[in-house]
Amino acid sequence: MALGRQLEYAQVAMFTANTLTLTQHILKRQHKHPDATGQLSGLLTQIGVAGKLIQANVRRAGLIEVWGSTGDTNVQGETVQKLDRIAQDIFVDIMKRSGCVAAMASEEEHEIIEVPADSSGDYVVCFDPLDGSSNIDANVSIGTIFAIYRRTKKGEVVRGDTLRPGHEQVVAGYIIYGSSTVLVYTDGSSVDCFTLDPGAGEYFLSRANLRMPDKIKQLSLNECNEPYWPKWVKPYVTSVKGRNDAEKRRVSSRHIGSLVADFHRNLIFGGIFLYPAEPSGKAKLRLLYEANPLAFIAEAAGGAATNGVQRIMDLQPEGLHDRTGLVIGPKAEVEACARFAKEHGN
Ligand code: AHM
Ligand code: MG
Repeated sequence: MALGRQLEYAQVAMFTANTLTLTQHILKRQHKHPDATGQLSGLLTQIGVAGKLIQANVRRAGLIEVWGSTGDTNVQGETVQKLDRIAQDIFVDIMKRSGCVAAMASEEEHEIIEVPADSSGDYVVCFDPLDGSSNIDANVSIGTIFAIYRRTKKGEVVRGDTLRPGHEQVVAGYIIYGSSTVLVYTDGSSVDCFTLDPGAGEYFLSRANLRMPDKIKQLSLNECNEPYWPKWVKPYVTSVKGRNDAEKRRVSSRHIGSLVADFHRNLIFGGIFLYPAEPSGKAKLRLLYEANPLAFIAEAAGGAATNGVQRIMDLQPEGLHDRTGLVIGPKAEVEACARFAKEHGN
């Protein structure tokens, strides 16, 4: 083997040996709370495990029979992809066996998923098992998004356990199955990113304390929806076109069509994502397991998220599958959108 290559491998080995694993990072946080029961740490670690199992299936798409749809439609009336179903089953099974969860709400299930009393725990998880799943068959990045709440009352599980405003989240995060598998999570104090080393089967801290860049490089929205936008969106989009970023390069348009991947790219490079609700109120993205967890991460990274009028995390959900408009990105840019909304209306 060439010496250069040997050195590269040695550097990778040194990196992983000297870097915190996801579990070590979680435990370090737990030690700051002497009265912690360890359930939240256990739950997060188990979400990491679910992510490993889901990514193993995603990585084999095309080799095993997981391309295409199941032939069913979900509660949203959308086509269920085979990988949606696989990701859903893996996530639910792991959560049920974790001993830390009492109930779940998922994009793929009409009603709440209850955990049997003998393995029930103190937390509630709302999740999208595979966001961006219409992109699966084209090998585009997709991901799992999750929001964790502490139960407020013991005893029988009710829908209200999951119908909580986003500001009550204790932890939120996502796992992206992209050029590598990364897990990002926040407990509100910092946003940290872990990359899965496929050889070691372990997540290692790869970006600590992520901050959302103040200036945008990228604008992400589905421009074909222009005929359905509220009045303020077009003048705002026009105001971004021809603008320069912090390095005096032109702001670019970037839209993947997987919310979680669009958000992650914007978090790393600086960008704003918009999927506004139509003037009629019709919206695409779901509050409980798409908008809220990403809003919690955005705010913890110094950004902001609104529906154009109100802070996302202050919205009171009425149903498990409520939809909302979403404007998410750097604080100043989200505030600029709010000014356009005030000036130009809906
Ligand atoms: P999904 O959870 O069923 O994949 O749907 C949500 C996805 C988001 O990831 C993405 O931002 C959006 O739908 C794209 O919608 P559109 O194709 O209308 O632009
Ligand atoms: Mg989704």
